[in-house]
This record gives sequence, C-alpha cells and structure tokens, in this order.
Amino acid sequence: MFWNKSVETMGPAELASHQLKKLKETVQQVQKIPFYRARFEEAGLRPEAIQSLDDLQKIPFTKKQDLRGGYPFGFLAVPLSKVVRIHATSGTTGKPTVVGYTRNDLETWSDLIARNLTMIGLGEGDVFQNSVNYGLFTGGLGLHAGAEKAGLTVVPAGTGNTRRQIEMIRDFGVTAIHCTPGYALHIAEVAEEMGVTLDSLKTGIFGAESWSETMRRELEDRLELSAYDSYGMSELFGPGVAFECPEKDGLHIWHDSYLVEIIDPKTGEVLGPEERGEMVVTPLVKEAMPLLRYRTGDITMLMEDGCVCGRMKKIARITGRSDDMLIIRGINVFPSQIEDVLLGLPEVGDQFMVYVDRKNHLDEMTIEVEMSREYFSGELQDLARIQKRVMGVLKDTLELRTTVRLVEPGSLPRFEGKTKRVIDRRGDL
Ligand code: ADP
Ligand code: K
Ligand code: ZN
Repeated sequence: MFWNKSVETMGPAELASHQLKKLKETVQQVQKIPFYRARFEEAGLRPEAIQSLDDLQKIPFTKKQDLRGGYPFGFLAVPLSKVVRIHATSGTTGKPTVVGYTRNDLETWSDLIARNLTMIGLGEGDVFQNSVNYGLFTGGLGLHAGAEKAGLTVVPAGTGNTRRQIEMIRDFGVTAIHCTPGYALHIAEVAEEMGVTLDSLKTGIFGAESWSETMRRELEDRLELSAYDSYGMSELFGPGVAFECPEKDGLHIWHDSYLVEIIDPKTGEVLGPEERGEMVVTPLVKEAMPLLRYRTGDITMLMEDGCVCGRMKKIARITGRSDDMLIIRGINVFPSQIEDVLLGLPEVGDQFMVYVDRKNHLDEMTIEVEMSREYFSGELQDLARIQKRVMGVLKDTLELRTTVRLVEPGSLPRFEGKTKRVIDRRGDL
C-alpha cells in the first residue's frame, strides 16, 4: 500500500531532475536568511552557480552551532507572522534549537508521515496511541497530524502514568503505538507487573533514539507486536524523514524531500554508498526554515541495493551520533553496543547507566546494570560470578576493560522521553 505511489517509487533520472529543481529553489529560499547571504558571500558563491547536483559540494556545511547562533528566530526565511507553529529540539547535546513551520510546511510534513504509516499497513481501522511528549518535542504533534491525515484513530496519550497508558491500550483496542524504544520496554515491564497482555497491539513505531536489533527482538517478544524504526530530527521537520518498511532492513528516506550525503565526519569528504559516515541533509521542501547541507551528527550509510517494496533507496539504521560516541582510552564505544551486550545476557535486566571518569589520567568506564529478577538470589558468590561474566562479555565485545556494578532490579531511572544513559564526568574537576 502506498500513500503516493508515483513519488515513492520515482526512478533515478526523474528523481535527479526533481531534486535539482528543488535544490535551486531552496538555494533561492535561503537567500532570505542573513546567515546564508553572508555564507555565500564569504565563499564567493553566487546562488546561480548551483546548476547541478554535484554543485552542492561547493556549498559550506551548516552545523548545529550555526543554528544556535541564530537562536531563536534567526533562521526563518519567512516573517514570523507566516509561521503557524514552533517546535524545538530536545537539546540532547546542548541549548535547544527552535524550528518554525508555515502552513505549507505542516502539510508537507504530515504527508511524509502519512507515507510512512501507509507503508507499514496502517490506515483507517487502526487505533493509534501516541505515547510521546506533546510539548515542543516534534514527535507529539508531528505524528499526531500525520496519523490523522492517514485516517487512523489517534489517542494523544502523551507520556507518563504508564498504568493508565496500559489501560488505554486495552480499553480502546489500540492497534499501534508510537514511543521511544526505552519507554516501550518500560510499558512491557509494567504490563508484566500488572499481569496483563496487550492483545490488540500489533504495531510498534519506535524512534527518537538509536536502538539495536536485539532490542527489537526483545520488544517484539515481550509486547507481541511488530516493531518499526522511525527516524527524524526537528531541523528536518521532525519524525517522518526515514522509516522502515515491512522488510525491516534499512529505512526508506524520502529523497524527493531530502537530499542526502554521507561524509567522513573528520575531513568532510563525501563518501560512497555502503560507506558509513555522518549523514548530511539538504531538505528540499522547507519553506519557513530551509537549510543547506545540514550536519545531522547521525552515523549511517546509504544502501546500494533497492528494496522489494519498490520505494526509494534506504539508509542503514543509525548506529549513534558522531557526538555520543565515547572515546575510552582511544577506543570508540557507542552506548548502543553496551545495550546490545546486556540485552543478550539473561542474568541482567535491560536498564543500565554508564559513568565515565578519569583517574590518574586514565579513562575508567563503570556500568551499573540491574540484575534480572530471576537471578537475583542475594547470594554473594552468585553476584560475583555474574559480575565477572558480564565484564568478560563486555570486554570481548568492546575490546575494553570496564567495571560492572550490579544493582537491584527496578533501582535505575526509567525514561519516558529520550534515554540518557551516559554520564561523562571527565570534564568535571
Ligand atoms: P535533539 O537533537 O536535541 O535530540 P531531536 O529531538 O530533533 O533533538 O532529535 C533528533 C535526533 O534524535 C537525531 O539527530 C538522532 O540522533 C536521534 N534519533 C531520532 N530518531 C532516531 C532513530 N530512529 N534511530 C537513532 N537515532 C534517532
Ligand atoms: K500484542
Ligand atoms: Zn522497502
């Protein structure tokens, strides 16, 4: 099922000419922003110099820092009176960035989300619980509007009161849910405590943070649903940028709306398909806040092969952010790798916290992890054996020695929104 078949399955030649036309329009649109006029001038670049898709590479990158410099409305290409909504990033990596939408932008955005929902078979007849924050976070109102457009019955649950969330799923016969993967796990945990099952629930849409295949299996088993990865970011409207189809092998990214490049985050060099690096996106459809070559910080690659569903080329699942990668004694570690290891060990639960310290000029990583209830005997020798085993498996996977501290089930924080598992104390004195 397609929302807009001719666009979603556009062939390469048609796509390229469409992209070039939209790119030229975008280059014109950004000239209304003083930052970009200055940028073009500094680079000795005239907007008319962009005549092919390759010319894109003449344009300097735009970084999150640049947007921060324009806080709050410096990147609007339209008067504030034409902006009908404002959102902001969750500020995972510092001060939030404000984004604005014209009426057209909201239509374009909800249309992209409707494509995604239709792609995984959702539509009229589905009851959709949107269990994310409805404030400035784009996931609330964003998914909400897209789901209404696609004809779903929307339950704007927001976050919090997990028992009530579970009652709503059961009472309303909810068939699909959207939340962070971390919160989904918590819902599973609470449903198990309540001794109830969520039989109506068939589809889970999980995003806003990176999660692994192991986590997918865990969520699919415990909630008995089919779990899909959803990717987006506020600067690119919000959720709806890329989404898994039922193949669950990479995410379709909408190339008619987003021009994608993958670069080496250190050198800025553009990489080829199947080469992993930082994704740089030029949105082609934004009116209020157009951007050129925006550095997302997210690590992925463009996949070479097409998909059996016939839609546009995919990107691989995001393995992390170039800036949430930890460097511990010179070794790159993504929190998702730790999560993957812990999910594979029945002795421990799914919740963990990572602390990084510097002692005698050496980085030390300490991982607090909850025991799983079945293995929590309280016997000291059991604890020591499990601790040793977890440290051993982590060492084999990360190629790094860590300290593991086992804590009681249920004692670590749960997150309703984005998970914050890493506390890096190396900068603190
Ligand atoms: P912030 O950058 O402050 O977190 P956003 O709420 O806009 O603000 O979050 C966008 C970011 O969330 C993305 O750049 C990406 O790092 C992360 N993200 C969103 N969806 C996914 C996903 N499905 N997989 C991995 N990371 C994701
Ligand atoms: K179910
Ligand atoms: Zn597909």
